[in-house]
This record gives sequence, C-alpha cells and structure tokens, in this order.
Amino acid sequence: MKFPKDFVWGSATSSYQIEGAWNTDGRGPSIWDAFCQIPGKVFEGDTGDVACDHYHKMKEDVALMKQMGLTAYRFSISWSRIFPQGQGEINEKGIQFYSELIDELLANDIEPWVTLYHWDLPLALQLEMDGWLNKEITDVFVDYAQLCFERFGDRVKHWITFNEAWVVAILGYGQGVFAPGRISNTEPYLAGHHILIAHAKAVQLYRTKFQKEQEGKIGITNNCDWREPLTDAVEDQKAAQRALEFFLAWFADPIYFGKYPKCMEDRLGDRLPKFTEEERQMLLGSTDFFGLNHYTTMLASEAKQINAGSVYGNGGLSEDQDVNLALDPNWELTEMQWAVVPWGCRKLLHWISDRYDHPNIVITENGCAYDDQLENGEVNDAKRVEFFKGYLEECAKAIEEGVNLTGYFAWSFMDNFEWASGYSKRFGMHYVDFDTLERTPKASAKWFADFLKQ
Ligand code: GBH
Repeated sequence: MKFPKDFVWGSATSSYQIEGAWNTDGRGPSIWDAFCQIPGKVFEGDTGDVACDHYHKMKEDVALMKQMGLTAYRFSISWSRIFPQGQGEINEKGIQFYSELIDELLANDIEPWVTLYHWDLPLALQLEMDGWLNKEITDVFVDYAQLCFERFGDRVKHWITFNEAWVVAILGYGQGVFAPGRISNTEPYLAGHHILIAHAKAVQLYRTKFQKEQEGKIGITNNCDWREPLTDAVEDQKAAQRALEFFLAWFADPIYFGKYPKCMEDRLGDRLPKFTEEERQMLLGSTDFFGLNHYTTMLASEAKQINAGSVYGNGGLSEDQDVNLALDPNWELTEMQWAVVPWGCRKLLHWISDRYDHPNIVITENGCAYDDQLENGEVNDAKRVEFFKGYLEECAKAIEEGVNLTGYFAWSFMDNFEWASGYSKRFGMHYVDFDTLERTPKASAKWFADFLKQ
C-alpha cells in the first residue's frame, strides 16, 4: 500500500460520545442529555453522563495516541460546555478544558482537527428556538464558532464546521431515532438547509477575520454510504445515482455548485427550501477540503414498490427517492449489521472526484463495530484489522488512479457511547471497560501503530 509522504493519519472521536462529566464545571445540558432520559430511546437506557470519562482522563488518552504514533486527532467541542445556554454567558472552565487538550496534543506532535458540531446542540437552543428549524440559529452558531476561532485558532489549523448534516436531518428530524427525536417528512429539509447556511456563515467569518492571520483550513464533513446498482438495468443505475444525490449531493452540491441536486428539486417541490442569491454566493466554494465519513455499501434499485418500514432505506423518507436498498447475502456484516465492502469506498471516492472536479478529500471517519472481548488482558480484534487493511488498500488504489485523497481518520480511537445503541457497540481501537474505565489497546491499535511506522 502506497500513501503520499504528507498524508494525514489520525483517529476520531466526538464530545458527547467520550467526555462524560455531563454537568461538571458548569457544562450546560445538550439535546442528547435530554434525549437519553426518554425511556426507550437509547438501548438499555444508557447515557453519556460518564461515557469514557475523557474529561478527566484526557492526558492519559493523549499519551495512548502518542504511543500509537498518530499525527492527527479529530475531536469535537461540546457547545454547551463553553456556552451552557448555547449563547450569552461563557463558561471559562469549558474553554480551559479544550485549551489544555489542544496544548497537550501539540506537545505530543499531534495535530488537532476540531469539529464544531457533532450533534450535541445546547438544550436551551432546542427549547427556546426549535434548534435547526429556526433560521436565527445560524447566527447563534456563528457566535459560537467565533469564540472557538478566537480562543483556539492560534493553535488549531483544521476546522470542521458540521459532522454529518445528513444524520442530523434524517435521523434527528425525519426518523426521530436521534435527538431531538422529531418525526417529519418536511423538517429534515429545513434543518439541513439551515445547517448549510450556518456552515457558510461560519466559513465566511473565518475567512474574513481569522484565516489570514491564523493560516488554518476550514471545511465540512458529510457522510455517505456507497450505493451500487442492484442490476445493470438503466433504471437501477439511475436509482443508485439518485440515492447518492439524496445522500451526499444534498449537502455537497450547494457548496460546489451553489444549488441542490435537480432530482431533489423535482421530487421534493416546496418541501425543499430555496437559497437566496446572497446565500448561494456564500455557500459556493465554502470548504477547503471534502470531509467524508464512510462506513458501508448497499445495493440500490428502482422502487416499483417501497419496502414500507424497511430498515434498509433512508427511513420513511425513502419514498422521496423511490429507491429500494438491499444487501448482498455474501457480504460480511459488522456488529451494526453494516456490510464490509471495501471496493465501495473506492467507487465512492471516484464518484466524488468526478462530480466535484478532484477536490482534496479527507476521510474523517471510517471504521467498524465488533463485539470485542477482553481475554487475559488482550483484545484480539482481528476482524477490525482486516477491515482497516481492506479499506486502506482501496484508498491507496484510488490515490494511484488519481483521486486526491489526503488524509484518513479511523473511527474510533476508543470504544464509546454509540448514540441510540448505547455502549452495546464497540468501534474503538482501544477497549474501554465501562465499569473501571480502564483502557486497553486492541490488536488493531498495535497494527495501526506498526502500519504508521513503515
Ligand atoms: C458516524 O455516523 C458518526 O459520526 C459517529 O458519531 C458514530 O459513532 C459512527 O458513525 C458509528 O455509528 O443502518 O444499514 O442503513 C455514521 C453514519 C449513517 C453510517 C447511516 C451508516 C446506515 C447504514 N451512518 N449508515 S444502515
């Protein structure tokens, strides 16, 4: 496997999934703190109250990163830790935590890649202004972003505004399986629209007030699973293309082309909001890199009849696309029941490269969940090692074929709170005992460390 010399190698986490300390040192609640309290929403009633207690074990965790030879670490900031009410009063102790984390990383030669929003909206903003449904939140987000640029931008050179707008919109406002738990077939498009505008405004602020002096880069991360046509039939090929546009082009086209994909406009009509000319201009080119989270692949076909309520589909919103999704029975499944299909990753990288004219792509998440067991102080997660090998091989091939892929972050650094699945799914390269909170490097962490040494 060949990778360029300056390729960025890292691992990723997010605030609510690892920090714990949910009400420590003045942190305000987020929509996930509230969502976890609703019986039935999270597997076995788990919460992020303690999670990996990274808030208190930060130095230990950075030492483990160093031990692995990571040169980059992607984490997210808990908005309500620094603005307990989402806006207004600043919590200096929250600022201090992230400031110390950044210093600790830099002291260990690890580049911080900071995500501003990984789903944990301050609860106050949900209650007071309906979260992402209200356009005014775009300015509140910009104030939060500004504080982060001011306080951390001297040391942070890579910013990601939003993690996976698709998940926020579809799972949070469409299917209601993630916070804030809304169920609707109009709200996802409105929430997604406001996230895009908030992103564009924050980038504009960074570029006009900070970028020159701080010399950092700013972008957005979107997620996309690959969609392979079920058959060679033209209608299935079109269905797969449509599925990718509803998934990824929804959020990438406005940034690269200044508009939503035509198939979304045609099918959604008035449910798809419109950008003003000013917003369009602000969105165009508003990213310095193409952040991509990629996990799996499905087969797509023209839906003559939608598999109502199928788990395989973009939820109740699949009707908007008329696409049926299925799995090839030969594919191996992870503990999330997501198929392991390394070549899907390469196809997706090419699809992005072709559609958006060879952008600089950074895989900001890729990984898998397995039911890892601690045996005699060791965790042999051989399947995860195979997964990384397979996906990285396809990444290397894509680079050889001309794709401008410049970085890769493994999800995740350690086992953590897997949202609605609670602690039942292990994604980490470090095993976490959630009773003692002790960390143990798995075989995959050692494999990754060896791989990075070559
Ligand atoms: C990421 O999202 C998140 O950023 C991260 O916080 C999370 O811990 C990690 O993934 C693991 O879940 O259910 O078969 O239809 C992942 C986005 C979108 C990827 C939905 C898989 C569903 C496949 N996911 N997709 S299926």
